[in-house]
Amino acid sequence: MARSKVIITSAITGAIHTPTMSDALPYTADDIAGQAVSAAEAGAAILHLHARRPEDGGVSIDPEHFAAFLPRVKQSTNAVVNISTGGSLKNTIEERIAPALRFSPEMCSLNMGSMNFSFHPLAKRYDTWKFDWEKDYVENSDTYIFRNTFRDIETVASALAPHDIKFEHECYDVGHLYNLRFCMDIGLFKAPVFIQFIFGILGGIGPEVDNLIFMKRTADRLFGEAYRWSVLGAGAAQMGLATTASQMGGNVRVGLEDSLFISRGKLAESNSQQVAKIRRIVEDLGAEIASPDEARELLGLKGADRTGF
Ligand code: KMH
Ligand code: ZN
Repeated sequence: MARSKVIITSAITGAIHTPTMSDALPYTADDIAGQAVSAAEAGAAILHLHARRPEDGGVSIDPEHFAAFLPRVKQSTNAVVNISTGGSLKNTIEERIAPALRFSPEMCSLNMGSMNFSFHPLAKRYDTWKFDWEKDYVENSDTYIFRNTFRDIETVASALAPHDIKFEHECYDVGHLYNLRFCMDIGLFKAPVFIQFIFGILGGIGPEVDNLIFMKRTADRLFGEAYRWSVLGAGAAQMGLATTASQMGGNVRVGLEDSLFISRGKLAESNSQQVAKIRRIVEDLGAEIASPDEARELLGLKGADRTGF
């Protein structure tokens, strides 16, 4: 069977890292749009987008902050836009889906289980911080329960159903695959579902290749042909796990949301640098990357002409 092309997702800024941690982390609308467009030019078919407050880089789910960059991204690239519904430490599920409801993108994220989700160990690395909010935000992430109950998942699925949005089902552990199977069985999602296997978040499964094989085998058993998959390794695991996934027939996600580094101990200069690196690896190892339209075909997306921005 012909090997499927590899879809590269670039996750541009996220809700974990803060401006102190890297000058490359984008948070103004100009910088988010610019880095998103460059990542697409480097080979990303999907752009996974969060918003930030332009004045201090704080995590934002205000639709106005998305409105400041989404049209620019659309005008300058054919890449698929994927809007996060992850939110930040304190948002309700209704707040978290407001941007997706307003902009009706081709894709949005959907987190498949409640969990501890912590990055507090990062706080020890910094003595001074660029902005007031950062230290507390990072340190207090050890008090955080990332809430994604079955009711929350159903709320997202039914609120967004009229928009024909394909979800990036974020699965941080093997139980989340079973949650997704249950949700498919009760009719919330139609095949093929797109699963992002996530490794290395504190609170989720660790970033070992054994775990990737276990997740993949479990997904094969639960979903058969009814799924497509991608891998996100957090921090130092990013490039290694992406490389392994691409060799196993999977798709990959890179980006400053998930890792600030380009190699051991060296900060990445941009999202596009990470995309260019994984593209080079994928192609050197004999696979091809998918264009945005090929990604649309592979995932069954509605098309950029049916978005609300
Ligand atoms: N930051 C990633 C580990 C979301 O946006 O909904 C998970 C994520 C969640 O991308
Ligand atoms: Zn995200």
